Amino acid sequence: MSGGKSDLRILLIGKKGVGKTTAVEAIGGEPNPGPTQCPAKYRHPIDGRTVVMVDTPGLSEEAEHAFRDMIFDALPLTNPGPNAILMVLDAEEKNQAVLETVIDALGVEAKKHIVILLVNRANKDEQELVDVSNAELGNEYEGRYIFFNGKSSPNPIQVSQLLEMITELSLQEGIYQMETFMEKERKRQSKEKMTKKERLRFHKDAFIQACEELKEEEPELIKSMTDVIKKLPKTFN
Ligand SMILES: Nc1nc2c(ncn2[C@@H]2O[C@H](COP(=O)(O)OP(=O)(O)OP(=O)(O)O)[C@@H](O)[C@H]2O)c(=O)[nH]1
Ligand SMILES: [Mg+2]
Repeated sequence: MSGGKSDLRILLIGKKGVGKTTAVEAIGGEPNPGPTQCPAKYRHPIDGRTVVMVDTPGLSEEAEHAFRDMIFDALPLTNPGPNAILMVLDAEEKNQAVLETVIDALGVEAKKHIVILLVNRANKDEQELVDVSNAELGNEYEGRYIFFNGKSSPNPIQVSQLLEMITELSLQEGIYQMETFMEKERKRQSKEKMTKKERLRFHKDAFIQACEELKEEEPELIKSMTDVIKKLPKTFN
């Protein structure tokens, strides 16, 4: 708490280059320019409260596991969980697919914690944009969306509106309980590690067997492979 208002923790998610980092900058201050490589936490005093924003690298829809891995790293930065998941979307695009990817990963309960920032780069007519590409968002997310242009002169009204929206949502729904996602991911990651170990063991057995079979026929080949193996510890050091 600071100045009587509750602190807010916001997790920003969106496609590559959509404007997440620019939004962080427009809301609170000066993060680094350029593509975001790993999750980053920013803390700003705004309107008498501390606002923590966790910026994330761009989501690519084809790499679902990479997205889960990234969220696994980002969520703890919002500990004990975000007050809102701020989906940063291009106001001129259809965004259903990206929203589905995120809800698939974070679980259906994440949906009620989503607030949408529609990046309106060209300052187009907002009603037209709602009609064209984002009509369904109003119903599905109970009006929790806001048009935003982080490159226009700072718009404190939009920022206040956004923070009020998040405060109200948080009063109604609490925070996103991240432990279910984290636990599921821990299990998936350890299962994946096991699979890698098993594969390695399988290849090791197959390799030894091939060496046995070919040592008469291909002595040079076996010798060169043995040399490679001998050098391995050096490679790992
Ligand atoms: N006009 C305008 N340009 C924007 C806005 N948001 C981002 N841009 C531009 O879009 C480009 C990408 O913006 P970023 O904020 O870095 O996008 P990002 O989503 O953080 O990108 P990644 O970290 O790579 O995922 C930059 O050239 C920005 O100047 C906006 O609200 N209005
Ligand atoms: Mg970024």
